[in-house]
Amino acid sequence: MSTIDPSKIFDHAVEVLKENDQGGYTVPTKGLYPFQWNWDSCFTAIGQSHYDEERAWTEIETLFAHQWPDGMVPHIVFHVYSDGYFPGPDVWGTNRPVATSGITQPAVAGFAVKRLYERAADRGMAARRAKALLPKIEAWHRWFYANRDPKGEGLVAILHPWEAGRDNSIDWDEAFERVPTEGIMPFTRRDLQHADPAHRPTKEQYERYLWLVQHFRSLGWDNAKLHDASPFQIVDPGFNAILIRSSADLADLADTLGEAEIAVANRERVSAGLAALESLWSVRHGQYLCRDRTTGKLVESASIGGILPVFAQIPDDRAREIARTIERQAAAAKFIVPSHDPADLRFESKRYWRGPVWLVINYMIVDGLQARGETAIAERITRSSLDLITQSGFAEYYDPMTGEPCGGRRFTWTAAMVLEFLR
Ligand code: 9YW
Repeated sequence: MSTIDPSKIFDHAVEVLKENDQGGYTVPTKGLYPFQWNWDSCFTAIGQSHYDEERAWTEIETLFAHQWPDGMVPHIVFHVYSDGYFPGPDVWGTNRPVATSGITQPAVAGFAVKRLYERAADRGMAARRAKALLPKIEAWHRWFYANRDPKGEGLVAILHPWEAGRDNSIDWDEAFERVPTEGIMPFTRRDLQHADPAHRPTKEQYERYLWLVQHFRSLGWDNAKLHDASPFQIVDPGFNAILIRSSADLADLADTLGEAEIAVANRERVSAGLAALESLWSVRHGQYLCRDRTTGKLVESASIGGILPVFAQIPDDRAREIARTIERQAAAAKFIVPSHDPADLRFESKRYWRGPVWLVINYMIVDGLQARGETAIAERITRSSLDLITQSGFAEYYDPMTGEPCGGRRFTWTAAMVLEFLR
């Protein structure tokens, strides 16, 4: 039985976005996530551009107003104090004028700003605001390669699962064993007050998340030190693909706006990144895999992270193979694209990033597949995404086997993506 009338989806999505709007930034959902999250905001801006262009630019500008002096854009900005979330500002201890976390998130901003610019009705405003954001996004991209690719391999590493935005992906399980849990402060999780524990990361995972935060804090959040000092260094193909795509989009925008140097620097990163990505391809899985930088080994884990590279300009035959892989998964799941291969015994249909469907991920995959002419499977993913909304509302994520809504409700980035899927 449908919970949302299909003809009302657009209005309903706008209502969710407005409800979570705090003025200059939007919270992912009230209660569970009461602050500004980095990649959420970039997807949110794309959604807002459907009904308020001005507001959409502000969303990204607010995020970049809290960029660190070294170029990093933090994963959370704690604008207004709330004790509803753990770990809060006191745990991070980053000493920023407005409290922020000390790690980053997928670099969606370059892609988002190009999209806002392209569709802007107010061309003058778009040119002015895009031009002001360009050097800031460029500084963030530069930061990534300087601090997370110290040997110049062309690919950057994440140092904390939260950086990938896929908190408890099966991809991290093995490497996470190396992160200790001794010496962590006593803590109370707040997420369990808002969501079902069976849909969330485990206690042990939270202990390791916290150990890394305390470790980085003890190093004064000095990004020049963190990479080599981290027992967790993962080269995630999805994370890199988003950065590569944003670099390509930033280069195009820079050309249009007469910023040649920024264009050249970003194009160089794109070619080095695409070439290096090939070393992560798995013939057996028909997708890319993570590399554990500490051991140098590929991680045998077929997650959405290895499908996401279709969002970047990977070779045509790889894109085709990824389309086939998704078709295979569609035979095993009622709704696509599951965040982990259902054929893997470790797949869990309701537990956060270990199986459930996420609409932001679907959106990037659809964008990539459409660009490659893989329209049938792209349309199937779009239909599946909208079916989830009519069946289960604007949830944080969904069980691919049943379509059941999971995690937080009335979720901002889900609503934003719906506006894009309805386009
Ligand atoms: C947390 C806000 C964030 C997303 C992440 C998602 C989750 C926060 O929520 O992380 O405390 O676990 O994994 O991708 O940005 O929606």
